[in-house]
Amino acid sequence: MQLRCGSRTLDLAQPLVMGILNVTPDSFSDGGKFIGPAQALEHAQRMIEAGARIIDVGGESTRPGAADVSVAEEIRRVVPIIEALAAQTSAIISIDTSKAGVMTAAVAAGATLINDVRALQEPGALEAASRTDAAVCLMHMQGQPRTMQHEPRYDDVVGEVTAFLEQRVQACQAAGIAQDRLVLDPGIGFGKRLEHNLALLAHLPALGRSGLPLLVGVSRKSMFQALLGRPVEQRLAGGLAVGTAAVLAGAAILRVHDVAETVDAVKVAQALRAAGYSLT
Ligand code: 7PJ
Repeated sequence: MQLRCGSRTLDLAQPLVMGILNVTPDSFSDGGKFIGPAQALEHAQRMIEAGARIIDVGGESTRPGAADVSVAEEIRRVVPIIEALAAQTSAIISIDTSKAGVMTAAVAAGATLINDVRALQEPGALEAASRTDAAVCLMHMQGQPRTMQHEPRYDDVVGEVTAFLEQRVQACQAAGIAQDRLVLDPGIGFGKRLEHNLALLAHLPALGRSGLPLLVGVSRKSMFQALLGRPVEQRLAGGLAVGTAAVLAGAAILRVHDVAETVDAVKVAQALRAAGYSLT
């Protein structure tokens, strides 16, 4: 499986690790630690040295209750970082945004993957993405970040998430975004209770039947509070367990904070896959 990211082609035969680079003052799990451009770049370099092939640059926190950020402020936060990363590294640069203006500015600065938790549903986003040649990650979310964890409800979470993503794939196709530019993501923790997250993770192969690569992000998420009673700084083992299971279920990209540990887990899972690992 391959993913076209601008002029680059990512080979997804081996699962890849995407390192999270928050350039927000309010990200829930690293609390703005990487907000200064110098520290952000240093952290990105460390993740790349640890084996991250993609760096996901985010200037707007999507944690529950986070404040809104203007387009200008988001661009001010992410563009200098993207330009520096594009000049200094060969990693694929991903822009984590839902705003059309930020997508356009980020791709002009060197991003070749648009990671949108709103799946290009914001005004102008579909058109902005289609005017670029960047890849696009389409994620499912129920509700909006501020309120999404209040009362998430589904009759059939796997069916509903699959149908939503299929509809967004069709919208992309209609807008001229080719299939080889698309990645799908069930959106773990985005308007989902623990049972919904577990059902989606248990049924990843159903989502994978679209034939498109899957991205999974569980790093430090509150599902590990619900499952293990662990605070944010004690969720690594849980994240590695889910990451391993996700790779065995066919996930192509894991979005994580802890790159070195995840790279090891992915290597183990991939070795099992290559040795014929099967659930049946
Ligand atoms: C995700 C994301 C995810 C994708 C965030 C956090 C919240 N993008 N952005 N998938 N999560 N594609 O990192 O906990 O799961 S922000």
